[in-house]
Amino acid sequence: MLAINQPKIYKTGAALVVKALKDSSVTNIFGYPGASVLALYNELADGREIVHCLCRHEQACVHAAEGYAITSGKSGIVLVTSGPGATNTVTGIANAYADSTPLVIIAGAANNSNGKVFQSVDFMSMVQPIVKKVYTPELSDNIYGIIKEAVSFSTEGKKGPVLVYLQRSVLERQFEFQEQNESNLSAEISPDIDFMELASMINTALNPVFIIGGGCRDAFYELSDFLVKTNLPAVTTLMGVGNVSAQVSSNYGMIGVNGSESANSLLSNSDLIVALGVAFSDRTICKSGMFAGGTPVININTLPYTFDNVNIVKEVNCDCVFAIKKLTEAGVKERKNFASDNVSLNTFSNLSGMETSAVLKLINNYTKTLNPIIITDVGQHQMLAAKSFEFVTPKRFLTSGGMGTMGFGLPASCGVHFAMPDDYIINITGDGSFQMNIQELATVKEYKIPVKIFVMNNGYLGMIRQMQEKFFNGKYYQSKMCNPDFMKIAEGYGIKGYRVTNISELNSLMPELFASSEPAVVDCITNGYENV
Ligand SMILES: Cc1ncc(C[n+]2csc(CCOP(=O)(O)OP(=O)(O)O)c2C)c(N)n1
Ligand SMILES: [Mg+2]
Repeated sequence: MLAINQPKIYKTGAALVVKALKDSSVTNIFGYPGASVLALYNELADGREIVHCLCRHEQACVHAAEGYAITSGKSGIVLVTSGPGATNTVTGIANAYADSTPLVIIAGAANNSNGKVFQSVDFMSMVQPIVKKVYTPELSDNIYGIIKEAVSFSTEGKKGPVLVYLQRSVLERQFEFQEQNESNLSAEISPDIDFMELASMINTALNPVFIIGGGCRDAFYELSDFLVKTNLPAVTTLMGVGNVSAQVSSNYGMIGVNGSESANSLLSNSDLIVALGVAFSDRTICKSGMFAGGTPVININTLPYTFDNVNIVKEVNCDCVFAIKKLTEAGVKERKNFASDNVSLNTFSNLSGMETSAVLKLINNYTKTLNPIIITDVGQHQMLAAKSFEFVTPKRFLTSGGMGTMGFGLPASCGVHFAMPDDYIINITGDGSFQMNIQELATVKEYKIPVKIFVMNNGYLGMIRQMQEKFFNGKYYQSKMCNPDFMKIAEGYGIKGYRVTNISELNSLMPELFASSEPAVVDCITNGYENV
């Protein structure tokens, strides 16, 4: 029988990129156009099946994609142009890499040429150390397969950002369409781990403690159930906040430099630590004598790591959900005598005035039945927020952990809205951090994002002022700020602005704020000398 010759199908690179994105179930892109990627924009405009959110700065595109990725569980897609468009994303990419957030950064590149080309810069070398992988489609004839692989690779194993570095000529070139060219990433193999031995170590320890890290983002229910059943005490890192329910009575809250006394001391007195998805950053371990004391650690993480000053006695490389399931099956026993003195996660004393902690406590008390998603910025307000809010469902607390990137909060809040359009979204920011990506108020307005932005306006780069107080004899050099009128700024963007100078004003404002689906900026004039 004669083989029937199928006619070859040719499409432009731009058409194939968009088709591959659609075939990878991509529904949202966060981007900012430029000449190098206009062919792609043209293609997106024709289909309109993928929603493009135009942020007002490329760094913000990345943070928005991070917010989207964390809450949707999908990869966040970023589209930017060559030169400054690409370089503006670097901080965002570093942030996503540090916090293992899956992203695909599609960045335009000037065409290779011997002469000086407008907007040519070696972006690939700049970001090589902060991405999981760089794809260069001009070296391949299978652009469709590359894009599909990039999307799935970003979410596999240890998640993180990947770069697709797209020369302008690639978008215009005709390619033969090869749908069959799927990525051939290896299937996940069930790791060979002796969970019976681990369970026995936990059962025979006198004071075992679990540390919950950012790697437990997808393990909320399994982890909460496990802790309720076993009554084993747990503490969280900053990135672990919100990865276990506040209703679990053995959840002692956050450890580390800015953690709570009870959580830190629980850890210091433990004789076995089970670390689940923990990065062991210096901020987590430096205040904790237990690591220097050599407390044995069972380290459960997707990839093996070596950490100085951490006595890892068992390295277990697997997914956290898998580990919890297996530990349960292996018979980790219930503890009778822990957590009888359940700690409330938000106990602050002296909360009558406009301390940031008082403001956050009020916001938590008022909104907890609404089950909002809280997105913070970086500074004192971030640490206080981590200790103030009570989360009872997964992925309700987003913050910048590994990098501590001021300016993360507002754009990340925008991205969250595209993933969770029906949820309440609250951005807790500082007067310093807010000004790092304040232009995103335009994105909020344009896409009618109902985020409530609470600015903890303490007149200082508070975390820096606190360090100067503690370590530099209170010489507050360059940490005091002259701020703009945030109400007027909000109004300039067409967003309702409020100012509160005492707690009862804030209390009276809450019903009005949350009855409305409009965005709002609430300028909270807070005590400038509170410490974390
Ligand atoms: C982009 C960036 N620049 C500088 C820093 C260093 N830094 C950490 S916290 C902080 C102050 C944050 O001030 P603000 O947003 O007002 O929060 P506050 O501490 O007052 O609550 C600074 C400057 C940082 N983390 N990120
Ligand atoms: Mg401040």
